[in-house]
Amino acid sequence: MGVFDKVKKLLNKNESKQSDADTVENIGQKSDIDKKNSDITSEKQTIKSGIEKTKSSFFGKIARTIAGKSKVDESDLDAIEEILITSDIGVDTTLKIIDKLEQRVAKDKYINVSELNNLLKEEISFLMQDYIQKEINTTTPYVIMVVGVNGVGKTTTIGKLANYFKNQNKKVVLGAADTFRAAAVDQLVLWSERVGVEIIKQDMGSDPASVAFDTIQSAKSNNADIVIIDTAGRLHNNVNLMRELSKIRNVMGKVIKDAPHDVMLVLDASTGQNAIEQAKQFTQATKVDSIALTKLDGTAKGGVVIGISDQFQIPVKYIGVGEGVDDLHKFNKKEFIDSLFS
Ligand SMILES: Nc1nc2c(ncn2[C@@H]2O[C@H](COP(=O)(O)OP(=O)(O)OP(=O)(O)O)[C@@H](O)[C@H]2O)c(=O)[nH]1
Ligand SMILES: [Mg+2]
Repeated sequence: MGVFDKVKKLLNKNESKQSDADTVENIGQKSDIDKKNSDITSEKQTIKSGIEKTKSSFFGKIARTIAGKSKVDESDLDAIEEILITSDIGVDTTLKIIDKLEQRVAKDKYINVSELNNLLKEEISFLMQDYIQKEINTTTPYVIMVVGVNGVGKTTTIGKLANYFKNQNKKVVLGAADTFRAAAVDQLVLWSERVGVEIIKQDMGSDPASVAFDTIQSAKSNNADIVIIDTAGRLHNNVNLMRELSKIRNVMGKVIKDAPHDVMLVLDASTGQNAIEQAKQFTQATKVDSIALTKLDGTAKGGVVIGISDQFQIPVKYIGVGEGVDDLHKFNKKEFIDSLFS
């Protein structure tokens, strides 16, 4: 631990000046500046603790590699490459980062430890998409359809999202279009009661597209702001199930033009490279507008966020860092990288 702390200190020497103004741009939109700053501080802390395992694994390994060295040379790059790959950043994205490091080492012969840190940070930031979320303000309900394979955290994310929007004084309606299991409907009903939002459901086994249709119609006639539709956990290699997703989507478009506005793919970060594979399969089979990455709290595989941001032209909009109602955060790349390198 002593060595780790020393190296960490070295690595962070030039990183402590973080302007609040930069961060303020990207989070929340509350009017009271003081409240905003304290919200940001606590949000940052939660994200930091949410990615603690990833951070300590990533830095622990880098620290061990360069322990006792003042310079990083060509021979260290192989070890760094391996660390990036085992941090679940993914092979393609790792190679891009290593390529940049190699160019720099070839030019300067060797770089010092804090330069390495800065280079890694810059390069990761360059590869990740910058996506700043705007508030949702539409006259018709804004429809989010949540998709993803079994158990990734769709229903839980919907509960947290409903809470998030409700706290912004939005009128939220949930649609229980996962009709495959009775427990799935019950789980969403529980969330709707917990958060205090309306839910539209039918019996187990009914047509999911029909539930989606009812939900959107009800939301429209009651002037709701946000509709969130739950869907069954889908096997990405099952053509019929993918077809059914299209059917649900098409039915929605009949009630509200352009709906669903956001097809949100939920991925479980703890599955590492498997999450990248699921993103590949889903984006090939259906329209995907955004990604929510869950379970970052329990895994050291959070590097997968970097790979996903680099490899898909789809923004990671939310990250889940726990099972509680407040454990969902808007994803912000600067904040994520700062937390990883702080
Ligand atoms: N630690 C942690 N657990 C989570 C998070 N998100 C969801 N979970 C847990 O993951 C499990 C599965 O979550 P669900 O929301 O039921 O997943 P689902 O995708 O709806 O699953 P199916 O309906 O079976 O397809 C539950 O035990 C959740 O509490 C998270 O961000 N962190
Ligand atoms: Mg579910």
